[in-house]
Amino acid sequence: MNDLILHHYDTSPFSEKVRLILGYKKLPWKSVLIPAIMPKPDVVALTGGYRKTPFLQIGADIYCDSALICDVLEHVRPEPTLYPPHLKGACRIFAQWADHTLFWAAMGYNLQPKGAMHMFNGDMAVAKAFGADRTATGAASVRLRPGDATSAYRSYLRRLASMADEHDFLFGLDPCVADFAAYHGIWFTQTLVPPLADILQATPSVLEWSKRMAAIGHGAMSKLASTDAIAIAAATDPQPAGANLLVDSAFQDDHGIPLGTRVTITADHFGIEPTEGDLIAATRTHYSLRRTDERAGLVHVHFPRLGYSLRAADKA
Ligand SMILES: N[C@@H](CCC(=O)N[C@@H](CS)C(=O)NCC(=O)O)C(=O)O
Repeated sequence: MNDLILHHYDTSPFSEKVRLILGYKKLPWKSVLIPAIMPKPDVVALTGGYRKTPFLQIGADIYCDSALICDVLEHVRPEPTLYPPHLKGACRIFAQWADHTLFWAAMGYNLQPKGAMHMFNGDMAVAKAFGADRTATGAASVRLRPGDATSAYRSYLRRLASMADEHDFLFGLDPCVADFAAYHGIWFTQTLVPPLADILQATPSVLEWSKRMAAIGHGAMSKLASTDAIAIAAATDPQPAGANLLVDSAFQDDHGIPLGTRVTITADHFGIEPTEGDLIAATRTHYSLRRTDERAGLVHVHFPRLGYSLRAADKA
């Protein structure tokens, strides 16, 4: 198999989720550091428009969104599992809640003025550029305002504590996808806005659990330049639909859009820049597009079905 190449940046919470999963599964990986704000020409060369962080590249296959990346990594190395059979539904539903509801409460709390001042080291120009970038890509519709975020974050931390009181990880003796999804916003509080981390003192079992999560580590990583990652895509053929690292391939048509149609795929809430290409798969779990880029050549770009909208390009 081609190398696992994670495109990410150090301060990205969803990247921390995936870095820890790579460490947990003991999968060696290549690290491409990407910008936190637009423009991102080397990102868009591979994804065709999607600008969120992280994404995973394997040769000329591009897997967008950490939820889909979890499925790919589970397929690459099934043990230790992210989805224990007795928790299959519960841990996915919990992870979806954590990646959305918990995350946006945590970030509303983390990025209140005191947190933002700390994170940007008082540099107002950088803070403003970050704020404008996130507003343009849809953050305002999802991130809670500071007061509401604080109330919600406190409540959610108490709920997590009642789980972490019972066992080492949220659902039992071992971590599952739910732990990785719940941890990354809390990791941001602890590592990037420590002046706000006092909120965790009220829930000691969450603090203990977070230490166990951090101890998992990131595994064996080596660095790669973004231009080299693009060259790898250009030199590699994408895997045929049905033979890539996604589990299912049966066509599920919920939109009346046949395979082969020129389409766009757009995130529902945040990171709303569309990707355009030819639809080559629409299964119960994911969409795949074929597109050609001047620098990256022919690539297949994959998205989860949940959280993304599919439209015919002439109706987008
Ligand atoms: N649903 C996405 C969310 C990813 C996400 O929101 N990532 C943040 C960074 S942690 C982001 O993309 N911010 C804008 C950017 O990096 O351009 C996933 O699970 O990967």
